[in-house]
Amino acid sequence: MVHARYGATPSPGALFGAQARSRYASVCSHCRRNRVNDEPKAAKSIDVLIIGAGFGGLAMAHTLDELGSVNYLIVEKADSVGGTWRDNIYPGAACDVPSHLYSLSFAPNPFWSRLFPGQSEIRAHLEALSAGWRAKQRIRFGWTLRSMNWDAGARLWRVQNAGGECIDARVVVAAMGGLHVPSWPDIPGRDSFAGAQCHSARWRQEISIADRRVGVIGTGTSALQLIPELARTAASLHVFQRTPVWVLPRPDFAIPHFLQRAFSAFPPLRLALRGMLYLLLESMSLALLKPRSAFWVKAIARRHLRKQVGDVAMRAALQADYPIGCKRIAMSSDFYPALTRDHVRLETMGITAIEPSGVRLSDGRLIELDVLVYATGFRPMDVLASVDVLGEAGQSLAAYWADRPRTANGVAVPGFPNLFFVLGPNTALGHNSVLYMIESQVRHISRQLRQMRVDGSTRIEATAGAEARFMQHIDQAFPRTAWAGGCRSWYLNAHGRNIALWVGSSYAYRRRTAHLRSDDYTID
Ligand code: N01
Repeated sequence: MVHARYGATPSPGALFGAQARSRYASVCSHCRRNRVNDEPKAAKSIDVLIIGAGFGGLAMAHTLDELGSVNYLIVEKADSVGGTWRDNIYPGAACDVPSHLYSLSFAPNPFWSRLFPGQSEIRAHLEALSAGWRAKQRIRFGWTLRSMNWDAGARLWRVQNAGGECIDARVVVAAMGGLHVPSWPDIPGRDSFAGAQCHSARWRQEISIADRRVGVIGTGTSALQLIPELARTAASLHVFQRTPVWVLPRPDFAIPHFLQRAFSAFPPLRLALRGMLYLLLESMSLALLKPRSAFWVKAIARRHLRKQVGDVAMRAALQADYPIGCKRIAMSSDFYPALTRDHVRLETMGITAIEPSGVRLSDGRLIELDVLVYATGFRPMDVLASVDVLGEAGQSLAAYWADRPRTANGVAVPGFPNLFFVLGPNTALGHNSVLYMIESQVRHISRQLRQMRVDGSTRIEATAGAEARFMQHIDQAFPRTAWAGGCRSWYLNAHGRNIALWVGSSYAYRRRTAHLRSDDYTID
């Protein structure tokens, strides 16, 4: 994007206050000249632009509210908040982290109805809490990011949407989620299928399952939640498994009303439960970081399979043979029972083609289907790579990340000043609540913004040293972990490099980001 002419650009000085706001009313080439508007939804210039209104974006906004006097705007491509919990509406969609842990610490919900909440309850929770926040008045919906240019002279980002509208932002926080772009497998003939088809992450509610011949490709976490639900009403269900997964029991139950009331009346009780759940899941990090110590987790998974699947051949087909945790460990108590139903078939032969009437397998069989569901996961981190982000001296973020995404602390990149990520590369977890990571990150970013305010600065940039230290930590520890156990997973890119996971306990990440190291960032 080329900017032919700018309006009045802000001069360096106080940031995040009325004074700074009134100074910079600028426009980019495709935009109409517009004065800074105190109504943030209509603003063309803003202190902090947050992209995405899921857990990450809303948590960032709430943290800025606590910082005070920050003029921020959230832009969201959809027409409601919720992020992943708005998009993933497939039957059975739920969280596999217990609800009292899968909530923001500053926005608890004592009234979760189950230990593992369903998608609609989590989405309603996000809607309800954001409705009471100042952030809700500061979201512009239907705004899809197309490009971002760092203007070094003006020290701000020129951000443009798909419709050509521009916003100038002193600071951008990209909170678009790591698992956002569905992955469609490259199977020959995919578009030739004559029946109805959809991806689990883009579920089409108009597709009827009842009494239809249904196929599901994939046996990851999404598939394991989806399959038992589809099995209830489908005439037949074929599950196409390429690689078996390790499955642990899912001890879900309804939380009785008296307990919900007790959690509300006596918060320490809820906090004690949250703390216990945190420690329990955090202890799993040991099994992932030191796979030899994971024998007890394997034993639980093997016993679960033995208990639920009587047929020896089927059991062998479902037994994973890579280190547990290499792929995300699934939790389900109804996946195996669903597979043993008479009208459900587990197919383990490879898929060679999709044909108009169904799926062709490598043994030559054609499985005839009316509905085909791709539960084939996501292209992690693709959401940013698909946007034109040009930093200092016009450097492209996609080019900088061509080999693999590299960041300082998972939140910033040298050469891209005033740009932060929430749930960026190498900050996902394989064992605990990702909301804990989100909170670590928004606090870290907020500390940087506070420092900028204290210093009266307009530019902050991660140092090359900070990036090197972070990536060195990720790379040094990784080969000894379960994730490097030789399986295929969304944690790794095509070259087998870890692009998604933080390597360590979530507490270690919290500690790492709890302070601003003076050699991690340069603040002008
Ligand atoms: O995706 P996945 P997911 N032919 O990548 C198969 C989060 N999540 O959507 O293993 C045949 O795990 C692929 O096979 P293989 C969670 O972090 C959270 O299920 O590559 N099969 C695999 O079985 C999770 O880890 C919740 O051999 C093909 C499946 O598709 C992440 O989302 C709930 C294929 C993809 O599994 C992703 O989970 C749900 C092909 N060409 C999801 N291509 C919570 O509860 C792919 N597959 C919080």
